[in-house]
Amino acid sequence: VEWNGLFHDQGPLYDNHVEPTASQAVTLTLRTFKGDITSATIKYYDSGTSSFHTVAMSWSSNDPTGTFDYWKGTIPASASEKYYRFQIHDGTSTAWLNAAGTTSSEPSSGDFFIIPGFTTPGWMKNGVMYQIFPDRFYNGSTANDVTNGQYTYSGCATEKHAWGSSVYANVSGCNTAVFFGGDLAGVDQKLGYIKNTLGANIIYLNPIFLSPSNHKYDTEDYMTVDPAFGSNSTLQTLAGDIHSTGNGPKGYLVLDGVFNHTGDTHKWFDRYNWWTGITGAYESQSSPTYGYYTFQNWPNTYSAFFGFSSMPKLDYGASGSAVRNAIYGSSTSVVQTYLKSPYSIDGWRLDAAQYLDASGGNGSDATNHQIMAELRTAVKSVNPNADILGEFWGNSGPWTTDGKQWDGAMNYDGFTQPVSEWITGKDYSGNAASIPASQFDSWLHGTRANYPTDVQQAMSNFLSSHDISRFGGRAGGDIWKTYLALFFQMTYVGTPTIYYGDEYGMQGGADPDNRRTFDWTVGSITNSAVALTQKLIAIRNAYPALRTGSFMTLLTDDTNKLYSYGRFDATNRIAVALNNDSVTHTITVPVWQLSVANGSQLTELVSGTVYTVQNGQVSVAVNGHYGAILAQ
Ligand code: ARE
Ligand code: CA
Repeated sequence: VEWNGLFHDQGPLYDNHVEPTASQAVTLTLRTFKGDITSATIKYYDSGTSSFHTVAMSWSSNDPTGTFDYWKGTIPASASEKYYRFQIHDGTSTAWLNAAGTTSSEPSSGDFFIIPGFTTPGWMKNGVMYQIFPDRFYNGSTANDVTNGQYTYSGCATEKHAWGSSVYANVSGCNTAVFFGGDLAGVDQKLGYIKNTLGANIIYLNPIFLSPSNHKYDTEDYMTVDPAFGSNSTLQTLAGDIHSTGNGPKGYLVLDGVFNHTGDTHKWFDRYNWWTGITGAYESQSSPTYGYYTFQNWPNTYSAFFGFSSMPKLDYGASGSAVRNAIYGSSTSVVQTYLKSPYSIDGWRLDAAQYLDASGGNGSDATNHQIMAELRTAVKSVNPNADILGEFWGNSGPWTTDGKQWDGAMNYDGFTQPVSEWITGKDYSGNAASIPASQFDSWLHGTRANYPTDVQQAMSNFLSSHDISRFGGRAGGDIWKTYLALFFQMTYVGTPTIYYGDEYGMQGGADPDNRRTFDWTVGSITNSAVALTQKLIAIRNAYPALRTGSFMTLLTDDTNKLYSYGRFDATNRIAVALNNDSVTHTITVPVWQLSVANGSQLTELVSGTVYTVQNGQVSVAVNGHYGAILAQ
């Protein structure tokens, strides 16, 4: 069997129902070189019967260039989740193909998923997200700014700093008490920049609820927007303006749900007796909320996020517990309240989601998965189109492959890390770690295989976040590396997510230096990286193939540091060519793999240059640390 001719994924040309209902049979297409094979079989595991089944495939047609054969087979409809792989014979040898790749012996993992009834929100799969750390983006109202000494936090008095001042080196131990005045009004005033200039339409805000810290991961009250950020009515206005098409594309709003722990000033805990008339768990063992937390030795020894005493961990107990009801289970819960009018937010990013558990548990267990499934049911009961984005730094398969928990996850493992290592030669923490193009490709292939296709397309793909160093810093200030990263981000599988400032290559090291104030003298269309971001987002928005099309590797060249892949559907065939070297290379892209015929013309979408296919290839000169997007 000639492996180079084999292809299948769950793109629209190869799978008629990537989101089948329980009553839709799924017809799969397998590509081989013309005349290469004698038979092919779909082997699938049906979790409903806990058994394997086989379906013989039949020859169906040739591709338009006469290079390939298409074989088809149909998996019958049923409500149960299934996993499939292909067994392919050519009379002498056998090959196996599944989502993890091609092998000569039968694989034991990495199958494609069929999850009847499971879909992820179309707006997440088709959108571009912009992540904002509110204190640092834009100060829309100086009236609400925190003042010096307004309160103490972790032993540090509040410090108010001027926008853009570089205080990051001097704040050791007290970084959480440093405020710059950014707020929700500021986000609202800059929606034109986000939606029109950049073309991003999903806003993800780091936590915004009442809390004494600048990051607000230690919530004091989930029901109140922090006064330094505005009010609940500011949030309502912002959500309305994001949703409105009067200021650019229809937008969507995702909030940070910090539900593993509260802050120690939350009324349920009330360590400092900030809440008058309320007796929190820290104050008395007969507090009505004593059971919301886990004390090893009351009051000072209790379970907390990473041992931070300012972040006491919630005890989720059993189904129907008071904590479960308060966070997501009841109609007045935190999760449901903000999904409903007048806020109508569109999704929750679940902070530290792996850890939510009953007392004594460390998360990532059956109870955690049950909590996540209940949370999904609660979210979807309010808005079936709302998104659940989990925070996990590794393979998020345990939360995304049963169709019952998350829609997607922060893609540290399947995007941020490989991109950083390939382009910057450093991992996302800034340590030396360099991989060649071939390893970059196999890493991407392997991590895609961890997820159902619908989840792959809703994974959040970012270059930096508020928890890791800035990409621009790892790139050593070389803006060309940002250009290259943007080419990849905007043409890869998953939701491109721009951590505010990454679009102009904002510098910065680890937390808190990754949270610098946005420089509005740089972040505008006159900046070359911002202009490229605008162009690439417009291209992504114009071509569904870049969002929900198939992905096919076309070329890896470790010597010259080149990478090329196809994105395609019934309407468009697109070849992306990336040059990770510092000098120009002519990249010869084998577009015959995409069944693009000789003599066809491909347009490079950034420059407008037209290329003609010869001998199944196009040759394109690409600048160092730049890319080309060739579309038919
Ligand atoms: C900050 C500093 C600390 C300092 C502390 C106290 O970073 O060095 O000691 O302040 O002054 C929030 C704030 C942080 C703050 C932290 C604690 O944003 O600025 O720390 O609270 O007060 C793990 C978790 C993951 C978590 C990351 C940070 O699994 O959930 O660590 N991310 C979320 C948010 C954070 C937030 C919290 C959780 C807490 O995104 O911003 O921190 O609500 C491996 C592991 C991961 C691990 C990762 C990083 O890859 O696989 O599980 O993530 O390393 O450690
Ligand atoms: Ca302000």
